[in-house]
Amino acid sequence: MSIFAYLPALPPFLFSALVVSGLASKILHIALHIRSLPFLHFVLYSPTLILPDLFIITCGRVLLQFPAPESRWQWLSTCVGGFFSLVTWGAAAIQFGFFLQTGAEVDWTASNSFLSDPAAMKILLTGIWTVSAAGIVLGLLAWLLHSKLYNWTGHGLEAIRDMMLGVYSACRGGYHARYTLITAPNKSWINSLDIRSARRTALLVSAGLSLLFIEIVRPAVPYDHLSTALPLSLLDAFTKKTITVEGCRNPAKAFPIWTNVNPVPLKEGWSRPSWLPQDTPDGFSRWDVDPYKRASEDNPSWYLCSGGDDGGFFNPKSDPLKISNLGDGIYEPLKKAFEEHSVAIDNVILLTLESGRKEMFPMQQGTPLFDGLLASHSEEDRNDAIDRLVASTRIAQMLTGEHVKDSQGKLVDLANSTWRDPTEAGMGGLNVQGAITGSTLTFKSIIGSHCGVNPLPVDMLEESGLEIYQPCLPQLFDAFNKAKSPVQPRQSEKVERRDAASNQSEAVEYPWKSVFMQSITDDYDRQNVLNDHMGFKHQVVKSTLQNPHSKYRAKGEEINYFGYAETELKPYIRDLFQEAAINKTRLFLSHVTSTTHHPWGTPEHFKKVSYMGDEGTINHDPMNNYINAARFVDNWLGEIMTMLDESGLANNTLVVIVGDHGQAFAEDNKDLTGTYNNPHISNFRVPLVFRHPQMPRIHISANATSLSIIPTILDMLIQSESLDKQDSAIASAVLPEYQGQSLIRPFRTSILENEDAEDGNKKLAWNFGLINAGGAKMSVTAAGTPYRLILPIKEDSEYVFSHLGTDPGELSPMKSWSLSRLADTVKTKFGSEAAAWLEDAEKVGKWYVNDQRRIWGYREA
Ligand SMILES: *[C@@H]1O[C@H](CO)[C@@H](O)[C@H](O)[C@H]1NC(C)=O
Ligand SMILES: *[C@@H]1O[C@H](CO)[C@@H](O)[C@H](O)[C@H]1NC(C)=O
Ligand SMILES: *[C@@H]1O[C@H](CO)[C@@H](O)[C@H](O)[C@H]1NC(C)=O
Ligand SMILES: *[C@@H]1O[C@H](CO)[C@@H](O)[C@H](O)[C@H]1NC(C)=O
Ligand SMILES: CC(=O)N[C@H]1CO[C@H](CO)[C@@H](O)[C@@H]1O
Repeated sequence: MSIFAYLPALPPFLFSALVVSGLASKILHIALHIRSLPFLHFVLYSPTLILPDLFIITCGRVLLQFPAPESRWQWLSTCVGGFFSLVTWGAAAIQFGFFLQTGAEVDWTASNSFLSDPAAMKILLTGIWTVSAAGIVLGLLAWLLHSKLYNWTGHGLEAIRDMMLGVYSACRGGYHARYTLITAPNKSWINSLDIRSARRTALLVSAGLSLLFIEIVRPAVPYDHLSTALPLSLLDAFTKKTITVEGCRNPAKAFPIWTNVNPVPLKEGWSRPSWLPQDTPDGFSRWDVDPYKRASEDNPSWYLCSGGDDGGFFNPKSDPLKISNLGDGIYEPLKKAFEEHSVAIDNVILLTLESGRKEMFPMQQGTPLFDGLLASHSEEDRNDAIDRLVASTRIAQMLTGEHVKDSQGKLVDLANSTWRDPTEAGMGGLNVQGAITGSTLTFKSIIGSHCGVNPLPVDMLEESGLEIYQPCLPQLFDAFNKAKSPVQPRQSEKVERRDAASNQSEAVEYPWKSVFMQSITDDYDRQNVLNDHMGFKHQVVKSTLQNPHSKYRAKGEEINYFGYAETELKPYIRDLFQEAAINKTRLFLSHVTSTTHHPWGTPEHFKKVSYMGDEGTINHDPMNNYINAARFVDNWLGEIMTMLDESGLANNTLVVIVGDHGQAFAEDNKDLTGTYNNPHISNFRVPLVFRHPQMPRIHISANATSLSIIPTILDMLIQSESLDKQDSAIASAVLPEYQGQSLIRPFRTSILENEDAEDGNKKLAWNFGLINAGGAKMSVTAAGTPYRLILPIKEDSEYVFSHLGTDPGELSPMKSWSLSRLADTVKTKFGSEAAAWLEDAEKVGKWYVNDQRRIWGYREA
């Protein structure tokens, strides 16, 4: 049989696919939000939600008629209709596949940056099976319904057309309407319609009118978002955003909740800071220009749009959110160690743990996560499960000094690990409990830890096209190099420059070398551009491991869609440590791990352990793979530490460890998994460790973010006298300019602005966390308070409030589309203090979103 025999069935099928996919995606879309909608409003407004669908169905039906072979136009309209149908079908399949994998909704606005990125496409392809399955189910449904849907809509549309033509011709008093059912010429137009069709017409018209009326009066939030329909919502993907730094900058808006912080007026009489090296280092341009002149000159990227007096760029002195603890005392044991000159920091290593959760660094009992893991085991297996689980991250126990107990209450045996920690008891440095990330999008988080800045509240790494508003770590170290001498100097000048009376090692005169290493691609979302902007001149990434001219090439297989296991970097890291040891350089190594990234593949030779049971209804495989990957990375950290010990650098090296973000699994919350668009708290809790074998071990409880990393490193370098005079001057000058607090001093959760004792003068240490992909919603918390607000940045999601004191696993957050309604509920449940906090949090959050864009000089054009 020729395939042409099926042709007549094609348009009905395509039409049916359009209808089924469109409506299914609409139902999913609404279902995802239905719990936060007030019931009565929803009942009232829900009919208007299908107006766009009715429009699309009508257009689709008109386009998709039976093609009569003789009519070219019909072929053309079938092709157009067919195209829209296939696009809708595909998009709905992606939506369902994505939902089945993560529980979240696809945001088509973020998709254009995704689709143009090969590494990102690979991420999408991992879900190809679920997407295909969803597509097949939709297709089958469409096939089952195709003739019915086609005929019904055909009849329906014909009836409506006839009715309209009937009214039209009757109005004109004409007779020539062969469409009207009965005609009685020469009578008034009312009589020209029969009673039934008149009633039907009247009914239809009034239904249409009232729908339109409800549509007009309904609140834009959330119903505009809820009524978006495929394929129209795909148009979002084509709203091309181009960012620009051209044009003027707006002055800061007044801070919404306390008023005694005013912009510091700029004055004439600026002079170039004496500590600033003559050849201005990258990242320091802020200090190189007279801000008064900059604000008034016709400088395209800096001048202010209208008045204002703070220069339009970031100014820590007028930042109403900044809380400094630099005037406070250093923790006593640390102070003593610094005074005894027993701490030397010649090298800094910053390890960023991909998807590193604090609950697993180290894995220990008593967290909401651990309870979730145990729930997968039957009662009799639990003790064995506990013992396997607590032994999974032994290096993390050594690095944090958090020693973990097994099911019998005994400390876990740490012998036989990939590292034997030589640190004396009671030593090891700072371990922070309570740290949260500044963004669940990896590179936005990295901007915070490497540059001490808050990321930009827009989707994806738009920061890569802009000037980072603070110097990043490599740029700081480069500034130290520049400060020494412009011409090739060191060997000769060293002796005379050295302060003979001081206890400093001669290493303070060596030049710094900053190196970035990761075993995966740096092509994803402009990371390579960001690395350049941060000042990394030396990099080892996936392309290095693949390059035939490289010193060492990858030996193993790629373990995920981004690249190789971290262990491929081993020879590079060993060489680097050797070089720092013998070649008189100070090392700054930044390394981002990768095995703990979705889908948590580990190399073939790595023996996997079964950590999860099979109780309950959720699939525990992802979590099991993740814990295995976490153990793989834990072993890897041990290998790095061993190499550091072997090179002899360990006693002079500060190792900073931070998670880029957490990772939410079904064991944390059944509804939503992953980081994308998922605000769950398990995506936010990260480890933060400043490990140094000569620093006393101090456990700090603080809701700090990675913004604290640079201030802490600088403070440590200064206090331990690990910098020479010139460098110390630079470090001391820039340290107070960073927004984060130094963690070698007690963390301040608030300060009292005691001009008068009125309420509202207590300034909280607010923390903001952008939720992957960055521009849709944001988490707002304040250190020392248990409350949490998820603030929508776009108008397409709910306000969410949770009380982490009573609900640490965030199992029952409260949602609403209206802040005042949410505040009422919060007030009833948690009292007026919580409700007042919530109202402040919203105001501060909104102000912050706007101000971050200003500080970054970001505008959408
Ligand atoms: C230590 O590790 C080795 C191999 O890595 C293994 O053969 C041995 O059984 C382990 N010993 C203990 C006490 O776990
Ligand atoms: C060098 O260290 C010793 C003790 O370790 C101390 O007494 C002395 O004051 C230090 N010298 C300087 C210049 O800091
Ligand atoms: C040591 O430094 C010199 C000069 O900077 C360089 O040529 C050499 O390659 C370095 N050695 C190692 C082992 O990196
Ligand atoms: C590091 O310091 C410890 C204790 O101060 C000492 O025992 C050890 O030998 C030192 N290691 C190196 C490589 O100097
Ligand atoms: C020390 C500190 O401020 N801890 C707080 C960190 O945040 C949690 C909520 O996530 C609070 O409950 C803690 O009190």
